[in-house]
Amino acid sequence: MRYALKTICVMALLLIAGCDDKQSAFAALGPVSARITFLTWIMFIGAALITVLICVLMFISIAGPADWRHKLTGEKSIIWGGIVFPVVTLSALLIYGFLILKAGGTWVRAENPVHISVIGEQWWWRVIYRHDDGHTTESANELRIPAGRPIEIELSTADVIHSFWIPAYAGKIDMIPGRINTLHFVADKPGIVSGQCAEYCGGAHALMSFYTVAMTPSDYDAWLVKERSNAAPALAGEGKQIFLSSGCGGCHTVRGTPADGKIGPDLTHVGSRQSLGAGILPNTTEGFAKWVSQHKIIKPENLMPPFDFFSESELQSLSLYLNSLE
Ligand code: HEC
Ligand SMILES: [Cu+2]
Repeated sequence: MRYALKTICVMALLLIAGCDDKQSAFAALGPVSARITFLTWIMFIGAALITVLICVLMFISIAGPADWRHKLTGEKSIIWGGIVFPVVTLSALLIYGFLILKAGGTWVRAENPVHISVIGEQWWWRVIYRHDDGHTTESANELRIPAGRPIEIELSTADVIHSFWIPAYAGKIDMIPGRINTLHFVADKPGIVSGQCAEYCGGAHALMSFYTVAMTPSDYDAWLVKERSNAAPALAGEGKQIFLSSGCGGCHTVRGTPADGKIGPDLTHVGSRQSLGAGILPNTTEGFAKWVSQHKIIKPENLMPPFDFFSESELQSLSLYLNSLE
């Protein structure tokens, strides 16, 4: 009994922990996710009612009056309850589900959307903003969008199957090798929510998340101009020197410096993002130091080589430099 109580308490705590609105499919913050949430409730309430009905019928067919029992076990109730009822309800649900998906798509597609590409990589997100003039700006591990404007995201992958999911705004869509899938949604209002890879993609899959920052359209336009520009010149040159001489630039780009690697996340404006390492560390000087010196422990199996040989002061300069890349 005591164990049962304890178990129930732990389960309840886990349930409550899942109630954070930042990454909840129940806290819809846009029209596309609102429809999905509505469908979820219909399915949940419908399933609950049907379960109760089945329990009642089962009870009657075991312990009810003889003529009820006789009726329930007859051929007619098998045909109506076992074939017609499921076929009709499930078909209605299927058609309704299709309608919802299509309605979400066409409504958003009607207007001129914001074009962004997201490429899933083991175990981070490459994000490419496509400007109206045909140019692109690369970023990583964070999505910035204007609230109220339709968003169109092209989803693809550099390696295995990933799945892109921002529960607050839209349903999840797989990123499949050799294919480009498109996701459409609108964010109702400015705010920060989080998303997650929703398809097991190997070792660090559970640590492959990201933040989405919805901004007012004018803030977004200003941000995009800044994001497109090169990195601000470093105040003290020491950290930059360490960055360039340690081979970081072989994998990372910092636009405006000789670092132009394409293997890892673009770091041009890494200091202005919400988090580090795809949503797992705070974006602070300590966060950078922790990432560089302990990333193999914090995010096992991630594909950045270990750099655990920096002295305390080198690590500090390097972290200050990275943090200044706003
Ligand atoms: C061999 C390629 C490679 C080298 C060299 C490399 N990195 Fe990385 N780096 C990566 C990859 C891949 C990731 C993404 C890891 C993940 O999150 O799964 C990464 C992630 C990062 C991140 C987090 C970025 C973000 O968007 O949150 C930082 C910061 C970083 N590296 C800094 C450095 C520094 C500093 C150096 C040099 C001391 C360095 N890297 C050298 C491949 C590399
Ligand atoms: Cu994954």
